[in-house]
Amino acid sequence: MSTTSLERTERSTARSVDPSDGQAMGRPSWRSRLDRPAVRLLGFALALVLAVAVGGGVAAVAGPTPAPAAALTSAPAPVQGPAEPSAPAAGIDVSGLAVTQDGYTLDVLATPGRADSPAELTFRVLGPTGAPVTAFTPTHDKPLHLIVVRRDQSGFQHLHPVMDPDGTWRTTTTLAAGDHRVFADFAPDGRSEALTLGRDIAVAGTYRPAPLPPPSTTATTPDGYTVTLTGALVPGTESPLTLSVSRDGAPVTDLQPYLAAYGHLVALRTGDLAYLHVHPTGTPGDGRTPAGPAIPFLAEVPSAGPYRLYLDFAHQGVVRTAEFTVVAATSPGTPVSAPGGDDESGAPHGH
Ligand SMILES: [Cu+2]
Repeated sequence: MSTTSLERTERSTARSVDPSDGQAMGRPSWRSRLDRPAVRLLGFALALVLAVAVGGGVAAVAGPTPAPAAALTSAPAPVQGPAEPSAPAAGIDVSGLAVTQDGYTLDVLATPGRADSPAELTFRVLGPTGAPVTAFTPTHDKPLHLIVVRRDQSGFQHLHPVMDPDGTWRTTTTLAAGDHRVFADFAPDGRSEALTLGRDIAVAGTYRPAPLPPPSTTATTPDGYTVTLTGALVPGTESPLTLSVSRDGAPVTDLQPYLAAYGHLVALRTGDLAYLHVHPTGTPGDGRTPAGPAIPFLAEVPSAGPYRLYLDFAHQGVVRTAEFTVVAATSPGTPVSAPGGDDESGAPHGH
């Protein structure tokens, strides 16, 4: 998805002061997720122009307005006539909902047949010619990131499969019974931005779906870390989120870089598992990004409602995942209730 194409996008120096923490920091503003909607809007505009040209037939071409074909070569501005230009940008930036997109297809070959026992998961990415893609441009140190999560949003795994020369990717995983969503997040060579494809796989067994844990600003890991979330998700806005890591009550100030960042944050929209990959606003080793306890992010979610957030961070040689349910409100201070009245009152989330 677009947010994983960060390496190839420009940094804006406009956001040089972060008002939220009062520090003047040369914090880069990642623009990748803004670029993609622009591209899609352009496509949308072109589609509308084509629709006018085709649907309007001779009248459209012969009318007093400039020939629609001229608009095909111009910027996205000239959307005219019956166009519905008010499609909200906030509803556009989603990924991971399609098994095939832009000519690329996620082709799953083998999945674990039995629940709760390690087995191989193999797949390929098929390119526009139908042949498996074998050349990928690494994003965040890896040629491909694989996220697996059960459709109830439990059991999150962030894996890095290994590719055979023929383009078959392999990893070994243990999955609980139920339907799982598999996301492949990658940048094929020759493509200017990364792509996230998703598909479901089924694991036989007795499926007991877990309710979405209630919204919370703290999460704990089984080995004693506590992560605290500050900030709010506002749809359509780059929302600052800060995740602070402590252990046994003490702030952790020696986080380790993991995949070229102090934290990796994936957000999945509850209901359809739309996928967002969000990254910190600083880079390890840039001379101004502390190794904790706070990991600042900019996240832009496409719509209001609940999301499950998964933070991967590394400390003392181990990668941990902290999970949160966060409800994006249409404006700050306007919380939206999570659906279903899930009130598991503080019960630790299944993982
Ligand atoms: Cu990864």
